[in-house]
Amino acid sequence: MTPTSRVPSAAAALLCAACSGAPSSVATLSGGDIDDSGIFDSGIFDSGSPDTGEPVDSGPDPFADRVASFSPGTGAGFGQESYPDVVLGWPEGGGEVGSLDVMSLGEAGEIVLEFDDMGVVDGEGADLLVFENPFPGWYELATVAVSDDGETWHEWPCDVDDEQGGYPGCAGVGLVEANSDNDVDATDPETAGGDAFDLAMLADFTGKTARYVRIRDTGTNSYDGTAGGFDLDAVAVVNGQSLTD
Ligand SMILES: [Ca+2]
Ligand SMILES: [Ca+2]
Ligand SMILES: [Ca+2]
Ligand SMILES: [Ca+2]
Repeated sequence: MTPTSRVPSAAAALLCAACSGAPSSVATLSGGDIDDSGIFDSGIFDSGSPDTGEPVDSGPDPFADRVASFSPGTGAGFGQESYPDVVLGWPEGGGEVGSLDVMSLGEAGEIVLEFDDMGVVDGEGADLLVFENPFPGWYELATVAVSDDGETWHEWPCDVDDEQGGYPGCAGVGLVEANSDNDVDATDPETAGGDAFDLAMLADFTGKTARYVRIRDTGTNSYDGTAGGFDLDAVAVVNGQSLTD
């Protein structure tokens, strides 16, 4: 299926505005943060939201930076108007309510996310978190794989038949607590929620750094309407290594 029309993100539009129509006064600003009376924040066009005082670009982040590919399945559609930002950056978990900051993959739909600045490595315990929008009694599952080159994939086995066991190895099970407005650490498997994956389980990935994460709807979910299948919110690096050093 062809994805529906996509609009540029607000951030992209603002950056474009900065390129072509910025007031000349921009060149005289220094030190970044001006305050809310001005347009600029840390040298980048303000989003219009209240100034938090935080730099807009804080360097490497533990979330996905790009979509390398997306192949929607039947029943996809929801969230595509906000693509790709909807699956990048922070999760927007709502606990038992679930998040709407997601994109539905549709039946057997598949997406590959890429890390530009921080990859996943095997550290203690879980190394990667994947965030869907489950709520109690309603789970839509996906299999997760990683790659260091975007070509050779290493997939965690996902048991879609083991409801009693909580669908071991699958994404789409754990309620998501972390969001960009609360103080929950989205990279802490103990608190963030979502589903945790340990590179140590992938025997032939020893010593490698995952730059890509592939998430594939299992084809065993519900596909009515346009919000079918696994709904991806975000992924987060738990144990990471800089890709820019
Ligand atoms: Ca990142
Ligand atoms: Ca590990
Ligand atoms: Ca869902
Ligand atoms: Ca999201």
